[in-house]
Amino acid sequence: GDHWGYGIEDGPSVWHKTYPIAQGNRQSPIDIVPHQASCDPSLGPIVLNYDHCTSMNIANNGHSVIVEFDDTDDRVVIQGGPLDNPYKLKQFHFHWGGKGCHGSEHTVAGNSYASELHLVHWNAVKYGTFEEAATAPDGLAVLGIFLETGDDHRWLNMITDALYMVKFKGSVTDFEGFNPMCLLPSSLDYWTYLGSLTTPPLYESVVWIILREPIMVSEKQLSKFRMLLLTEEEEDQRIHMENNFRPPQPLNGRKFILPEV
Ligand code: BO1
Ligand code: ZN
Repeated sequence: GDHWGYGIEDGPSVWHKTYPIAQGNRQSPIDIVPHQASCDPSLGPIVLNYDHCTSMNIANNGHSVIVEFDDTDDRVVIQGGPLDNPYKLKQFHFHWGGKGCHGSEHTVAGNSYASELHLVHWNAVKYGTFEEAATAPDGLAVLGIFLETGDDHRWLNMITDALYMVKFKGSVTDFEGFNPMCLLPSSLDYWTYLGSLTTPPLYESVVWIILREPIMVSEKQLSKFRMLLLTEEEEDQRIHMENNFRPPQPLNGRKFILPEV
């Protein structure tokens, strides 16, 4: 079922009742403590090939706003860094807070950013479908990008201007021709560690790659995300979608790695 959320009764603290893996030993997100990162100079740079990506639609799934891609093209991939082979782009989505500065899932030395963007990729070399990859220990690669409040982000307006079309849970609208390269910071320096999906089903299948440099977005842009509803059009109640982030989980001795100092 889909009976989880971020409220008091259905939020992260009770997810383990339906999804026992919530208490597993490679859960995400985590608090990244930069000076405790191990250094692995043998890790190469992240390489993104998004030139031929085909965005299809934008949707409100009641947990986030998500942009889905046609993943039949073999060229739209992330590779390099900790990845043994190319992983195909499937979708991206955001996590954000209410008013104030919390909203990211990963934190850096205990500090939150206002929001976090997740670009979700799957290992189509080893697995036949996204669903199969999503349960394998090396099945997914999620690129995480922090959003910090400041100036308006020119390209994020392409997303925020479409949000009124997907206000209600379950709404979907065409969203073609969007290339997420425009949402990346100037540096692809990253941290990496082995973790999980941050929402149910919380599978421990993700190679996390977190970019160290945030992108800047305005408070006005973030306020448009908070106008989304986690209720359906037919419902009398209207509940705004905000604070859709899971707090940091125990590291359990995992290494998180910085390619170089
Ligand atoms: S996240 O990036 O760790 N926040 C994350 C969390 C959950 C999913 C993806 C990324 N879930 C999966 C669903 C699939 C769905 C797929 C692609 O997303 O389990 O059913 O097909 O949208
Ligand atoms: Zn996410």
